[in-house]
Amino acid sequence: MEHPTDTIAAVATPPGTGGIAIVRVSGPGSSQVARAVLRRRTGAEPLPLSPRAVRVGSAVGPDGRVLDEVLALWMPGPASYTREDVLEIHCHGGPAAAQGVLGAALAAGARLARPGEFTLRAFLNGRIDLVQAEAVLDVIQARTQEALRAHEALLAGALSEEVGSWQHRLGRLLARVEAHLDFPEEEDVGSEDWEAIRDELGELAREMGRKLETFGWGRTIREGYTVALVGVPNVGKSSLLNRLVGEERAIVTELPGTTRDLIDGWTQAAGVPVRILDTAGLRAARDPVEAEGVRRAERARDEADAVILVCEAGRELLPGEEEEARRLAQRGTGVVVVNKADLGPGPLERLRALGLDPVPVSARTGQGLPALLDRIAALARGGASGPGGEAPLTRERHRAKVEDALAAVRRAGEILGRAGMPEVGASELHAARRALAELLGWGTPDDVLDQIFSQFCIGK
Ligand SMILES: Nc1nc2c(ncn2[C@@H]2O[C@H](COP(=O)(O)OP(=O)(O)O)[C@@H](O)[C@H]2O)c(=O)[nH]1
Ligand SMILES: [Mg+2]
Repeated sequence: MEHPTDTIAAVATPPGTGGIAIVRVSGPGSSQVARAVLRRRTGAEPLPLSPRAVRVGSAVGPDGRVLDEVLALWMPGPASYTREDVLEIHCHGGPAAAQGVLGAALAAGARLARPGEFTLRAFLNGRIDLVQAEAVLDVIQARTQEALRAHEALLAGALSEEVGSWQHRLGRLLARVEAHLDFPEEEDVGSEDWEAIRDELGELAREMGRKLETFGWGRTIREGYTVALVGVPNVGKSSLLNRLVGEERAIVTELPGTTRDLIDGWTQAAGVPVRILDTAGLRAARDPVEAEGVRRAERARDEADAVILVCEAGRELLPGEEEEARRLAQRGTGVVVVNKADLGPGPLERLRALGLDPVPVSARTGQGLPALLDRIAALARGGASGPGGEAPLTRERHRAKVEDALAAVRRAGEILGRAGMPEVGASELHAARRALAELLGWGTPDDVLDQIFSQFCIGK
């Protein structure tokens, strides 16, 4: 992607009303924008700015009329977010004030920034790598403190440093291997030398393998852990969703078959972001709308990370519920809850006899919900990959690149360990280094960059 040379501007705060709104400008024309838009509060003189100091002034439109009283912050490059000259104008937090100041900046020569373009510039200007740029987006979207911590670590460069050290070590090995290519006549190719190289590649492969194991957890932290509430109609699935997310997301009635569409909401379980999916009750549908709802419920049950089978304490288990409970026991990623525990124990004993460990809850009183959230957290953290240290792989893109690098390191180790074909081994080492460079975004094609940065909000 080309080095940017123009000047961009955007409102960096969310749309709507608030205390303040911030218009951000970046690029070589930022000082020109400042001169055109900012005035002293009294008089028509330009507002004097000094680096990293805040000034009070007025923002004026192209016709010289005062738009708003503002604070201005001048951050000349390269010590700025984008490494370019950056101007921030803090105005009052209404749409008219922010749009007015933005309009004045555009009239003064800036162009409207695309989503994520400030961060793209920070990347293109070498201030952060692609893993860090992605982490900016994920920091903004983090739903729990634990998710925030993981993404802050990525943003601070914890993963980038590890990847950089792998690259450094691969580079040193490559130099040793290539020395044999350059001077093949010097036959000092002692067998020990190759063994040492193979051992070091083995150690690298182990470290990369351990990093790959963090992906399950990293993805859970980034995307959330999806849990589907399933069960027959009227057991209280929608009531549970509402209770768990703390708002009336789904309609609750005493009529079976009320819920048709999938309805979701977010909560957290011991720091894990959890997305709860409410579904239509599983039964023979009475009409085409309900039939589609049941189909969606079945799909959600099959695709969710975990399933909560909801039964109720007001009656004994139905045959269909028993069948579903057995299915869940086999799958291993589920919890059976007996809702309406305020009415009594219900089928708790029967479920225990089936080898399950049911959780009694009441959507009405809130009883048992902390225990249910603990079980969800344990499922999210358990499985093959537990919490992944301080800098987990959080995206499929990361996983794929580390896997490519690992495969090349393994091939290089095999080839060089046999003391044969150093040129083939060298090309594998090059391939490993290339995969790691791509992980950090160097040499990444424009369309991949576009795809990543288009997920950002405007002004970031
Ligand atoms: N006693 C009692 N009734 C509940 C509880 N949870 C839900 N209900 C009632 O059960 C009925 C069905 O609830 P709903 O959430 O719509 O069930 P769904 O069809 O599974 O989504 C409603 O009348 C709720 O008020 C509970 O914990 N205790
Ligand atoms: Mg419902």
